[in-house]
Amino acid sequence: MNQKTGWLAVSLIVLSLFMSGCITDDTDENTGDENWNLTLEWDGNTQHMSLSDIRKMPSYTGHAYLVSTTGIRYGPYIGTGALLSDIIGPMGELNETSRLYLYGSDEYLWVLDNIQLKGEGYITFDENLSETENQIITPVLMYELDGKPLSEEDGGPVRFALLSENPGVITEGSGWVKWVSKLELHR
Ligand SMILES: Nc1nc2c(c(=O)[nH]1)N[C@H]1C(S)=C(S)[C@@H](COP(=O)(O)O)O[C@H]1N2
Ligand SMILES: [Mo]
Repeated sequence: MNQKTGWLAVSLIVLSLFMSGCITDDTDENTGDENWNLTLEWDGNTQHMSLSDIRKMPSYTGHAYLVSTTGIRYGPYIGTGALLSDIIGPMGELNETSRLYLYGSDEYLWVLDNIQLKGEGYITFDENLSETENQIITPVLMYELDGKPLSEEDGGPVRFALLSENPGVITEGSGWVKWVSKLELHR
């Protein structure tokens, strides 16, 4: 092999490594999202869902606006996600004692009761942080914020969110579980 064909061979090997994905561009922001999956556990069953499974489900878009326990507001934004009711559909009938445990990848845990699983019984505030009544709140697993994939910093790829039908409706931030990793039904 002369020097010229040698270099050609090396170039072809490098090119094929790129094309086969062995060398990846480290500006690819979606690597973490491809590795993410959600574990569902109920009655001894375990199921996993990928981000693309969740994106294929019917989506809901609403107003995303929350307040932390320290009074810091996050929003107003427009959020999109899959309905929690669709995601837990395979778990079957729920009753008064049913509880859903939502875990973040940091082991943060938030528990929803049977009423909240139906999308009711959430505390809502107006922009002056006075409680408001009769707001339509839809619990979702949110993957998009203001039309962009939810960033890791904001709790992405998937965050539990309480989206409002109306603008200016604020919900309690403590329930907005970031980096959702597992949903467990306790009967
Ligand atoms: N996974 C996870 N989610 C979480 C928390 C957490 O510590 N871990 N903190 C909660 C609390 S108490 C609040 S007030 C909000 C804060 O949201 P922010 O970090 O986007 O400001 O996230 C909630 N979701
Ligand atoms: Mo909080």
